[in-house]
Amino acid sequence: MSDAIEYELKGDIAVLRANNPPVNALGHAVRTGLIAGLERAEAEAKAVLIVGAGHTYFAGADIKEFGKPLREPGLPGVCTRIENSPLPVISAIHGTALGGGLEVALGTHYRIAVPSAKVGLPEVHLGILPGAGGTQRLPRVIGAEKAIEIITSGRHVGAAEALELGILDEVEEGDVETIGLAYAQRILDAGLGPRPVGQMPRPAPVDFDSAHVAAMKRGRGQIAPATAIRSIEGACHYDITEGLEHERALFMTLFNSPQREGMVHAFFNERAVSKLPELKGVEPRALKAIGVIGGGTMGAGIAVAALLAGLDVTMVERDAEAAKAGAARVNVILQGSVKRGKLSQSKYDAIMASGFRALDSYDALSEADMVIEAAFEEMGVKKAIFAELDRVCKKGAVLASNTSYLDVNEIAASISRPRDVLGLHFFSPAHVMKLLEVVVADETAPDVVATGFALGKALRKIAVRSGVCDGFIGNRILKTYRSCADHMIMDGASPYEIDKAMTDFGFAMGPYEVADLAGLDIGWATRKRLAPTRDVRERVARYADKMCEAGNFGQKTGKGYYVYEAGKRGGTPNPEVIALIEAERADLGVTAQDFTHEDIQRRYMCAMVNEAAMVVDEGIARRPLDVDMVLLFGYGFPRHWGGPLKWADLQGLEGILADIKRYALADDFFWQSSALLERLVAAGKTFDDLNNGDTV
Ligand code: T1G
Repeated sequence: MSDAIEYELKGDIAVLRANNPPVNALGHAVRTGLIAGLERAEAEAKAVLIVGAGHTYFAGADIKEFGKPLREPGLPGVCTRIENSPLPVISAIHGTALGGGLEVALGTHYRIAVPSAKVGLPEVHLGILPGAGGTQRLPRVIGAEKAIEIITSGRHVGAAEALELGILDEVEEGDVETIGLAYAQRILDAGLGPRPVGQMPRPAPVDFDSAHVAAMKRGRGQIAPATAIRSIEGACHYDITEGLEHERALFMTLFNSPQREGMVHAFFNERAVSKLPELKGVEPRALKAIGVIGGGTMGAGIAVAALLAGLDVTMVERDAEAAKAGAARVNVILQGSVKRGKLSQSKYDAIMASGFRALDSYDALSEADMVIEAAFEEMGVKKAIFAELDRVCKKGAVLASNTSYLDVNEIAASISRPRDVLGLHFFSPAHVMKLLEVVVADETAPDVVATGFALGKALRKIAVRSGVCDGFIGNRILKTYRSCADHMIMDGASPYEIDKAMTDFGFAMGPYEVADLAGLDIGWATRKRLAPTRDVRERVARYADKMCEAGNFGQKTGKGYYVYEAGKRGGTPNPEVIALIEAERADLGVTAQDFTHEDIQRRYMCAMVNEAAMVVDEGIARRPLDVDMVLLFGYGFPRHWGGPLKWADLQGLEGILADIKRYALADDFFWQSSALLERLVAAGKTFDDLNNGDTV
């Protein structure tokens, strides 16, 4: 018997207790243990109880085994073996029964859970479908339509809902093994035997074609949910054995797809990205009371994020009126959270009574553990604020700037305690967006960096370390791929073709839809700021300035790349933009070329990968995975590609470098290939090799 499954006979009931921390993943030892335990139980017991030790029932297959040769017994066989047992087999569930975990539970004949338990089939989030009977057994229990919803969303279903749906037979408070044993005894006392789900009638068919089309559309290039629907369809036509074979075949196509690699990369690295080797053993400073400077959109969002995490927040504005407006912004967002059920009324009341205040005096920050400045993006303004913070804040307070491109070293050097200073770059809306760039300046103390990451964790954000440069990791790379898109426009593509090509690639929005949403005045201001130091060889389109000069700033003015009509979602292409672009091409004597969607996607991605490689080479990002997580959580990069550098690995770096060199034949100023990319190609290595500690 393997140690991963403990065996204990309690009266007539054999208990198979999973002990494979941290989440009882169904690795090889667990699978072997289940089979061995079942065999032993069948020789000496009358019923079998499967339960998890520690925090949870099985949270799924062991994702660390993905990509390695499969070792028998496989999970589908284990589930079928359980289902075919002559003894009644009972699952008692606590924590999460996810993926293979729920599939094992559906292989057992009876299921009981504690009220806090959750079940689900989240495989689509890993680029696969439930491959151990989930698409066959779940629809037999709850019907095809509900199975489609649960499997394609991958959502966690609470115990109460699972009971209502029939996934669970009973829900009971108490120690999970105790309630499981009592339930098993009741089953024996009632003389009930095995009740295999596989023998239940096939579910009635639904309109699978429509569901498939809808899933493809929602997936924006991600194929797993739509493929899962085809597998569920099989449950309506095949008996359990054929259905499982059909599921297996579809599972394997997804398992061998690059999308699975991308999604698994995302799964592990969203967890790995905040674990910095340099912070091992470094204790963060205390973090209870936060100060926020500025009550604008950003400051209010940061304040709300901190309040929702249970932190005490003091907002400071320049005068009483601005403080009042800032407080009102915070209040509107919090009330929205109450309305959507994300915040209880009692918590809201507690926050408003004692957790939050907006004032017009810096002196209110004397006891703050950390102050986050979110004021106007101008060095003079920032320095004046930091001088005030230097004056009032207690010793050891962490002083952070939410600047998105200003030099954090310069801010730090302007006060008497540069070691306490760092950048905390939030993304708007700050209470929603998951990304937090923790910008480490030359003098930042290690425990201040650790405190930045502790804040990220408290706020449930994905915190990524960045060095100091214009735009840090994300906005610096964005600037490059946006420039690439702008160049394509000057050379013949339209903004609408580019938006379409990139949403087809999987981005939530195209770059020009994003620009309209953010406000075209932001890019305009940046162009003006950079103009004095700009290299004369850089191609900068004038038509965008003309749009701004005419007062068209995007959504907020009703017109930008798109025209927005009140009350309507999204916009329609603005014909004035095409006219401006054509006029500029004529001025410059440019003959428009045709760009296919593939050309657009390739150039855009090559620009992104090339700049990202430079960001890694310069140490601004420590590892390729840091860049990947920034793009995934801050810029709408499609998760199924894992991030731009994972995408590059999956495409092959040699081809990408060759394309960059080809583009350089026409513009060798913009297209300068990254030295890191060159070294990787020469050494036959990948970005992932660097993630795993390799060097070139
Ligand atoms: N395999 C391997 N490691 C896993 C794992 C898994 N399934 N789940 C979690 N871990 C690791 C994780 O990397 C982390 O490690 C630690 O456990 C704690 O996780 C045939 C093929 C269960 C809700 O997709 O959703 O079954 O970073 O920090 O916030 O159809 O983990 O500490 O080194 O996330 O308490 C389907 C994935 C698999 C569930 C717990 N199952 N896991 O959340 O802790 S595919 C899943 C989760 C499958 C079959 C198919 C969450 C959690 P480290 P954590 P948490």
